[in-house]
Amino acid sequence: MDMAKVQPRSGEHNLTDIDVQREGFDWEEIKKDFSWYHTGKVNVAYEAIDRHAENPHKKDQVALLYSAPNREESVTFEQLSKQSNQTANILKKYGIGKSDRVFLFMPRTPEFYANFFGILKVGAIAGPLFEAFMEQAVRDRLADSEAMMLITTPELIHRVPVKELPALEKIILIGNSTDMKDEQYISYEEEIKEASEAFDIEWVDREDGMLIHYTSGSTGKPKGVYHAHNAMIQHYATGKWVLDLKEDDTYWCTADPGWVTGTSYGIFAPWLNGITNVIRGGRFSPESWYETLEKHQVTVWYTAPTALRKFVSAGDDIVSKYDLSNLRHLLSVGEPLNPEVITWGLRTLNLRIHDTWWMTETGAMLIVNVPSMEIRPGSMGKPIPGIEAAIIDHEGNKLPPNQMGNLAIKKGWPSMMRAIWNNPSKFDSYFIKDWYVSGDSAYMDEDGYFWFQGRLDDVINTSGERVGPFEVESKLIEHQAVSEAGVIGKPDPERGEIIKAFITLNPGYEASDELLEAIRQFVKTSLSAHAAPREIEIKDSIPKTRSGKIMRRLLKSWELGLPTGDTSTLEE
Ligand code: 6R9
Repeated sequence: MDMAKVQPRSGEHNLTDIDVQREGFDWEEIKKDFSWYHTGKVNVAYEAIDRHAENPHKKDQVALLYSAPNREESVTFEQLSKQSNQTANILKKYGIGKSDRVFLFMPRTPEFYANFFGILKVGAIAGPLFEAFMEQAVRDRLADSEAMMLITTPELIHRVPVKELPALEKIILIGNSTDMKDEQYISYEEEIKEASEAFDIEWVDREDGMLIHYTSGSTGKPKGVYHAHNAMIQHYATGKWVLDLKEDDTYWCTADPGWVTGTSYGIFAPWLNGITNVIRGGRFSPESWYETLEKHQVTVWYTAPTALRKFVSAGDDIVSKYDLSNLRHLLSVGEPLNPEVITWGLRTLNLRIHDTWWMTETGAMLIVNVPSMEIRPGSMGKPIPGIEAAIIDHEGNKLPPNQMGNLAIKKGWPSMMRAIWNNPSKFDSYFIKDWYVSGDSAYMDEDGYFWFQGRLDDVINTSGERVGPFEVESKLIEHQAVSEAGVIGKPDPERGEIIKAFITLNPGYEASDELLEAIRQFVKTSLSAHAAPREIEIKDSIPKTRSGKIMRRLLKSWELGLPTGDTSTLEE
């Protein structure tokens, strides 16, 4: 892979390239920044919100800058502290305490954040759900976690099969509703009027539960990834090092809190660092996102390849209509960052896009690009300090540079999941010897940069060659006609598998055999003959998860006429 390297610009950064590579780093250094290091009293809600609310220089700073098509609001650290004290009082009144599971099934509004911290303040475990989930998805998650309380809205309650959830004691409804007769329901509006703004926070152990995030497995039931308060150490540190957050930043993470990025980096990292955090409700369109960046003068922006690819397709002209001069640092997560997108960032925004790799299970970033590092487009970067990453084989042996294998992380980083809820054997299956095994296929080059190839299940074996779908997809979208691409291996009697690509076209392009052949030739001549898709099919859209990941396994099931498995996280 011979691609241009993107050199860092000089300037002030929180972490240098030397830091990333240093040996002997100790997390102990980071712990000193937390108040619990000195007081012994732990609760992430205190560190993220109350600590700033108690600080005369910070209490009036805007913590949450909310912006939706029909609502604009600024909430200071002091206000968020009081609001979450109120929600904590409501929860406590109804018997919620340490280790109880309280789920949030509601849109991304300021109330979401007040309730989220209320849950943590009583020592309970928060379970955020995507608001677009339908009945089965909601039932599976609430039943598996044995949630005692649900916080939702009158619109969404109709998707909650309350009668089928014996553990669910109470439901808080935010918004006026006529279904309030049943005594199982609690009116948020009624309660909040009465609730005190003072609350004695429940101090917990750093190993106590904080959060459950459900990820949908490729088949079967969703897994409840369980995280402890201790994860804050890494949320805070990566916020500093990788998001490069500084005192006056205005930060925007586009992820929904139903997805781990929306909590680790949409909530904890910015607020642990005392930063003004933009939350945007409503739907995605390139124009409305550029508007948000401009209006709030966002300085640091964390988003995903799926959105960035849409910006690329929307064309360079749109960018010039907005004043994005405040933007200084741009990052991506969730899927491989196509080199084409990095080129676009340099061309249109004059900014490098910094890829970051991690998973729900890892709780926080592990392999990253920091501002001081050279970026190698197509690579996800290097491990953060304190992390040992390697490519291993089935027995847990390290493979030499440039060999594809399973990406693994040496156990024991602060934000690692503590369990899979209700499923210890699933948890155990993640580990080989001392290694946490990601299931992602990757290789490491001689300089320690990691290169993602695909989920192990997605790697294609064609005529004896192993091809990662990411490389082919990235090449496809470099063709001017192609907007998005999803690539799978299709069983073939002769070649084992052939490469089949599903693409969407950019505006102004019509499907034709000539076009498909031109696209094929383009991949063949600019990537390799064996990686050129034998079949290309044009689609109106590529199936994606709500967090924006291409669902290759769904493309494959459709292609082969197989059962689709769990599709609860599929975007409409
Ligand atoms: C944070 C998050 C995890 C899976 C992961 C990998 C893919 C995430 C990536 C990436 C290539 C990156 N992934 N970041 N692939 N480059 N920078 O996304 O968590 O939803 O659990 O997904 O996403 O396949 O294993 P989660």
